[in-house]
Amino acid sequence: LDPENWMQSGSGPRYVRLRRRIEEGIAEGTFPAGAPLPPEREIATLTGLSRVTVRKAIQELAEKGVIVQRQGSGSFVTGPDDRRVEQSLSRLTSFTDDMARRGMESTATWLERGIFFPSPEEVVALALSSGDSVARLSRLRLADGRPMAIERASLPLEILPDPKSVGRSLYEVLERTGKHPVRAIQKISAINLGPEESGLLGLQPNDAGLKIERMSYLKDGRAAEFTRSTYRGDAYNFVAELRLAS
Ligand code: 16G
Repeated sequence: LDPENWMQSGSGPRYVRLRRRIEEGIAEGTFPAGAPLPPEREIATLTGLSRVTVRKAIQELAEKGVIVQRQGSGSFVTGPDDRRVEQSLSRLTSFTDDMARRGMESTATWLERGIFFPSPEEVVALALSSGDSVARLSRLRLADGRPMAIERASLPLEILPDPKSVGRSLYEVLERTGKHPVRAIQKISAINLGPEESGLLGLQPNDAGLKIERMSYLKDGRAAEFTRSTYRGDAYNFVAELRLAS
């Protein structure tokens, strides 16, 4: 931020030039991931800019996700963990609840929602009888507008007779109708994203992803939901509490 030369960083309003200069500083490693940015007042003194201009540049960096602002301690260069959501592996929760608990808004783009002839995999997983149809809900799930996962849920019609009744939350509908699962087995494997999935998730083909399969059951043991999901590899930290086996 040398006052002699920083103003030469291209054209545009002062706050845009300052923002770009800080982004360059981050790219060059002057401000490494996780490092604090100098306080607003210091940047103003260094550059000779007004605090309003500096604040505007910092605001834009925060909106772009380049920095994170922490109450009372200032701004920090976004590190790999700042863009990840901590997800417990020991609680049976829904995407909507998980995001609400973090103060994030969950939205979805529907890819498929209806009643279908089941695939052999669905017949086996959900123990369907011949002639049974299956309810399918496929969604791209977003948190505060950021794509997080593609989820493909399949349910027997006795659990979800009307797939269109699911607006925002599947588990909310199951709760309301007394069909909420109480137990699930979840399997997670590492994958490289294919072209279609990476596009939906806003990533590049071959980027890292996680394949998650959840098989959930009602209290009486009946299969409730078989969900195959693809999660972004860069958006989650999965956490489980471990206890010494006795
Ligand atoms: C979670 C579940 C998914 C379930 C969904 C319901 C995984 C890894 N997680 O994302 O099985 O269908 O929650 O969410 O599969 P909703 O109630 O917000 O629709």
